[in-house]
Amino acid sequence: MQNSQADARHTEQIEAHGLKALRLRASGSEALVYLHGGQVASFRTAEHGELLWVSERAVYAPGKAIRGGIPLCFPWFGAHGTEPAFPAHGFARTSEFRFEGSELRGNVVVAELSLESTRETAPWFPHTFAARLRVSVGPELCVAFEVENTGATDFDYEVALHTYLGVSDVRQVSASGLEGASYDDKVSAEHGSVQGAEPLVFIGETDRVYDSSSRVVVTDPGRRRRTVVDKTSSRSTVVWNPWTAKAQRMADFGDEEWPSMLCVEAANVSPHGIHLTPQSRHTTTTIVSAETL
Ligand code: TA6
Repeated sequence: MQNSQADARHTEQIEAHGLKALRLRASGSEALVYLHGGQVASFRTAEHGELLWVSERAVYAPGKAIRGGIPLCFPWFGAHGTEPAFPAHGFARTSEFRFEGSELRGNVVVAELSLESTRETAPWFPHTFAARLRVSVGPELCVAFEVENTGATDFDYEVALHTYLGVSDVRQVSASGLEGASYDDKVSAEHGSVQGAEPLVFIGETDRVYDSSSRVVVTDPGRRRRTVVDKTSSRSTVVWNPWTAKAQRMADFGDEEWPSMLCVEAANVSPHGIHLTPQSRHTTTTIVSAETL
């Protein structure tokens, strides 16, 4: 994308919570994207209002991921495989992305941000890469995270678009699309469980990595809507709600906030990590939309 900017009606460079951000508007929708972590923090549509969730206790500061929106987990998911001291979920979500420009494509504004390997990332991830984040705002929100191997040797990475959805009450919603899929349960530490034929409902802490390429539909009677999390080139779906005890253990997560959120994450995590040979690239995309119940 040439370093042009759609006009101010569609793209505004602003500051929010002391951080540089983009306000993107098109088709009656509006999104807020921080350059910090390339993090989408809000997506509102004219018909359904805010579809994402951000904690009231979120911290907006260098070195800290914003609790909510769509944090980018890259180049690994969760704890690092061998280095426990490395930052959980990788370093992209606490890195400063560069705004490359935006343009209007029909009734959608598309903004592009970039992140490249540096001397600072090498100790964590000794590979050369160029990442591009394309955020498209219109009737739907589309977040596409492309990674290119710009080095001379192969590398593997994991990625998760860690989407925090806003819900009326997680105890009153159901998630369909994962029926019959196998999953690893990070709460029980069981591997290879299989989701039943019924939609997923939530009765306690839930932290599951599903082997699934399917869209997930969260039915929320309390908000009279279905929130749809679609995805492309993503073979893992992570579903998470911390429930009471874990929420209390997180300083940037209000003790009473857990009922109002549900993470449905388009991912490629073990055993579906991505292998890139030199000059190859891969894009993981999530598309968030809503429909009236
Ligand atoms: O995606 C679910 C998860 O891996 C949970 O295990 C929980 O740790 C969550 O991510 C949030 O991680 P964070 O490092 O942002 O607190």
